[in-house]
Amino acid sequence: VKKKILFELRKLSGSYVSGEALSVQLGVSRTAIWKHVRELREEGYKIGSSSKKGYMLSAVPELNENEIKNGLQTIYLGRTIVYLETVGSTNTYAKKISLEGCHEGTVVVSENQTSARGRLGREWHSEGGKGIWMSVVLRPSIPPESVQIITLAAAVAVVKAIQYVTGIEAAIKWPNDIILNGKKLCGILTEMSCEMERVNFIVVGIGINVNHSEEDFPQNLRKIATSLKIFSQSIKNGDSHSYNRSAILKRLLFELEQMYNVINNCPSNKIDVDLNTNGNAVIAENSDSLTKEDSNSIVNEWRKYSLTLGKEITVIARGGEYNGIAVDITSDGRLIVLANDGIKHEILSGEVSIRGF
Ligand code: BT5
Repeated sequence: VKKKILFELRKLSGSYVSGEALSVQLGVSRTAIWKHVRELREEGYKIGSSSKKGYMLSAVPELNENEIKNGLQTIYLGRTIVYLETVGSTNTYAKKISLEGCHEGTVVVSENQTSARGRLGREWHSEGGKGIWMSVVLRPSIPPESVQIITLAAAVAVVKAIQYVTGIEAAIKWPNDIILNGKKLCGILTEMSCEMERVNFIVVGIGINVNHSEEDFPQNLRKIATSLKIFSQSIKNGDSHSYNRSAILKRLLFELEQMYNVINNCPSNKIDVDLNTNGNAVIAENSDSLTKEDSNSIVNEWRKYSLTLGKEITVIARGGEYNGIAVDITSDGRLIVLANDGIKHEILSGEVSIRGF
């Protein structure tokens, strides 16, 4: 009922809807309407009331389950949202519910993370209420060695969503950093549970710095991290601009779903959504494994936004460091590096620093 009340208030946002009309339309008492309105207010919805005219919605919270779902253009990504005020790590939470059999496309979002993680156990700073801290559960029918393509797709989805909603053009540093003005705007942590030849599930964790001011970052990150707000301030002579996190998140899910359909061999006209029988949202009629053509189309998108290709880089590998040029990327997401000694390497993971950064 609460969702229906919100739906009705939203339809007439800016004008009053009478409590009587709502109670008739939704088949509940006026007291029930009043209780739900009170709850909505507690969740941050600004709802005016007048004994004669009824209720009027005048403002909505920036990020919550309703706001993400309102106008969401996806078929299965984000159709189940777990919204938490505080969590240790959205990735850890998503892995737990994946093991318990949650639906494909489930998204965990939190305002605050108390122990967010980067790769290799590094810390991820997640300032409360300022960023998008989220994890998406996927169950792709691809072999474990192809999973990197999903990280690349997620990076492209982030860049495209930011561009669509804010007009800001960020770039991707291989494999998982989104960079703006030479600083890190977003990081992606993909984790997987698999058997020898089969992926059980993947959790794609995405952290985007949105409405941070400089002071919201700890001292050690100020030189290397940025946010959309800091960037907008820098180009608008100090005027600060905050961005709507739900809008960015929604678009990100849309962009990611488009690419994931390609990866998972589910062109949208073949999608058969079956959420109840086996926990997988998408069952392709024709679920051949990932073809080279499919992954090439993702990699081609990735190339458009790459900051790494063509640059002189230093690769920090287990056996030591070497310098070279990032010449290309393979269809499964490995970076091809032509080292200064003439040897060509294909690297799947690891640290790369770009000369001049
Ligand atoms: C990453 O790791 O960049 C992956 C970050 C993924 C975070 C998301 S948030 C939602 C989900 N839940 C989680 O627990 N994690 C995911 P890596 O490439 O290892 O980079 C980590 C490094 O980035 C740190 O060592 C810092 O130097 C830097 N860093 C930490 N917090 C940052 C921030 N907010 N913005 C920019 N850089 C940051």
